[in-house]
Amino acid sequence: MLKGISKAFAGVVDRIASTQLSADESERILSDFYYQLVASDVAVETAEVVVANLREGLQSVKVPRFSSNREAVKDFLKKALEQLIKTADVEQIVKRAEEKKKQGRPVVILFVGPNGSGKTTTVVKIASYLRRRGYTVILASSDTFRAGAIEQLEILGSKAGFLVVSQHYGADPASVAFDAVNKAVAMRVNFVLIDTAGRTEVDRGLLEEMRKIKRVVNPDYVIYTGDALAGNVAVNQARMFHEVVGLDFVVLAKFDADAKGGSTISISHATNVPLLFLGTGQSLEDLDDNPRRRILETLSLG
Ligand SMILES: Nc1nc2c(ncn2[C@@H]2O[C@H](COP(=O)(O)OP(=O)(O)O)[C@@H](O)[C@H]2O)c(=O)[nH]1
Ligand SMILES: [Mg+2]
Repeated sequence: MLKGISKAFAGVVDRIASTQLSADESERILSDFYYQLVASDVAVETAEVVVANLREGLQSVKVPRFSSNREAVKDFLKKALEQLIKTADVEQIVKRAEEKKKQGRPVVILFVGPNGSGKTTTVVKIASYLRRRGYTVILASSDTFRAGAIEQLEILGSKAGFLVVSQHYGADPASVAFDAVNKAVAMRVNFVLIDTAGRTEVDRGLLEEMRKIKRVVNPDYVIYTGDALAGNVAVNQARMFHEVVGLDFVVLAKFDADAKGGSTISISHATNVPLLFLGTGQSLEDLDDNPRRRILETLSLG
């Protein structure tokens, strides 16, 4: 997990702690560190901020030899990441549910993201999370496009005990979502989670469809599910989705399978959209609501 960036972080700490730090030498170490981060798919602007923070930290320490300052270097890195990784507090969503409950309305969440990123799995994971928090949830199968998508959500969702609202393939996704919201109002359900078909940057038709769902159901939140393994591609796609539909939160799935790790520290910084959850495995409980802590712990900086 995050082996690429873990190695880069551990390596720079070791080198600084075991070297006579002339100005030249520390620049060389910082430059190597920068390239290691970029090679692990850290977005360029994010890698620049991490390195600039470390450089500034090093300048504030007078001792030329750093062996006793291992912890100080780790601390500079930790502070840099704490600043970079923007997260959102789930309590904000819970609070919204309480407000809407008084109006007899559900909180509507629209899930978007590229194909195969983990959307459908994440929808059911978040539904289970919200149920554990004491809320009722129904799911809308608005991926009426990809073969097998309706059955996938129906099987996964109903196995977990959720009502799944669906129509037939080729049906209007906005109409499925609208149906689900009406059912939720009638049944006084707290949340409607809308699963959609994967979108890619070139697929204007699907992007338009996503905008239509948004117009029709007016969601409280739009959540982007990205695939951590996709690295910079996931970050760039998130930017594109943010421009086209507007995102409130990012969930990064497959954290557990990501060997490089770059997207986990870049995505919220590069898109300016906060991370809400990390998907940490294939089972329904594998969802972490404290992404920053999880990332720092995995990098042994926590
Ligand atoms: N290891 C791991 N696999 C995941 C995670 N989230 C989803 N997956 C897997 O990724 C694949 C695609 O997921 P799916 O939900 O169908 O993606 P969608 O096309 O965006 O709806 C499936 O095999 C999931 O089991 C995760 O957090 N960790
Ligand atoms: Mg899906």
